[in-house]
Amino acid sequence: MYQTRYHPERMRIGIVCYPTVGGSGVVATEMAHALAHRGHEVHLLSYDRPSRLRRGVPGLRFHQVAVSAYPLFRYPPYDLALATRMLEVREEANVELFHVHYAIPHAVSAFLARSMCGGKCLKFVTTLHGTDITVVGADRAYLRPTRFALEQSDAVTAVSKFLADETHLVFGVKKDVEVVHNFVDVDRFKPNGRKPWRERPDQERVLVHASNFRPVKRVADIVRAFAAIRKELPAKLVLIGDGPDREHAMAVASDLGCQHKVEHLGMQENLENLLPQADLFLSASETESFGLSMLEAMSCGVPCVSTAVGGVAEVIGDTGKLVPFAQPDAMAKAALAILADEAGHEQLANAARRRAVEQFATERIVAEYEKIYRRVLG
Ligand code: GMT
Repeated sequence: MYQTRYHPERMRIGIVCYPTVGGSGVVATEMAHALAHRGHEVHLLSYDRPSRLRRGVPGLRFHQVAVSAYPLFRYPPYDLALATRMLEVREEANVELFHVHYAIPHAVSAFLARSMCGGKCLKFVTTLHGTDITVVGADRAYLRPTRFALEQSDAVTAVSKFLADETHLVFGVKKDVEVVHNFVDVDRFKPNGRKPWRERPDQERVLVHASNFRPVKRVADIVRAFAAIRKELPAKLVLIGDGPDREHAMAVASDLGCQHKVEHLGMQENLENLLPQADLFLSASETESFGLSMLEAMSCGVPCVSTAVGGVAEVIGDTGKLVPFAQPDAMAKAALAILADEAGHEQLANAARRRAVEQFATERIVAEYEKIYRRVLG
């Protein structure tokens, strides 16, 4: 549990995010914890309590955004309710700066809140996470207001260089998009001294995948790769999370005759207890601007095999393997090469942990955001 420190330049910061299990909500919530721990006053705004939000953290308050559904509204106006809540929190707590995670519609709500209070009383920083740019943002219905709100942000950051480049490409924004990578709590996500497989009676390799099982994650490709791996080595696949593609993935496992070796754990809160038990993390995403669960796996000393998409290379570097998208056989081959070589696997596991600690530790990344806040607040 965090101990709050005294911060000589204490800021009052509002953080806005989606409460769902997606990475942007996790990053925003962990930032709120870390900023409060560093001595800032933090106000977290979301339409539900984010799953990772801890209770009783000194300096951190949660504000729910209530969205009323009148019969007239087919789509309740969340963006308006959020702008109003931001303004209220600004007035009640004198919040100086809002940091909105995921541009749509959070950046637009921030702009509205700022306009409602006279255009100067509130600064906002927008962090882009992924589909807010690569998929949803490019939809014509959202493109223009999102581009406008990015231009109006006091600073814009993206979680990878890939995403920053995409933002310029898709939106044609002239504004500087600063790259601030995601981070991981390396004291919480750490190796557990798991036995190497040659010392395990069944020698079974454990493969893991964690996601929200949306189509973009291509979980069925993970199952296909796993079925090919199992033909060569004793192995089991642990699937963590839930979402629209779960049933399809399990049906593919049945078709391929490996369902008895696929364990679906559903949503889990304590990933830090599960990830270290794995030998390899698999990701088959079609696009992934960062890949937060891969970073959490790396921090636990678990190497990753992933499709070579988006910003994944920036995260795993040379501590894992990248394979072409939609080629489960190539994924199986890369995984087998790692899993068949105990010494090589250990080297990768150590390198993954080292990379997470040296480049993506919470303190280092949160300090980068603090610098941006100070600059914006002048
Ligand atoms: O963009 C999304 O799909 C949702 C978003 C989220 O809220 O989870 O995920 C993105 O943000 C994460 C945190 O920065 C990244 O780790 C994910 O790579 C990214 N997802 C995609 O790019 C598909």
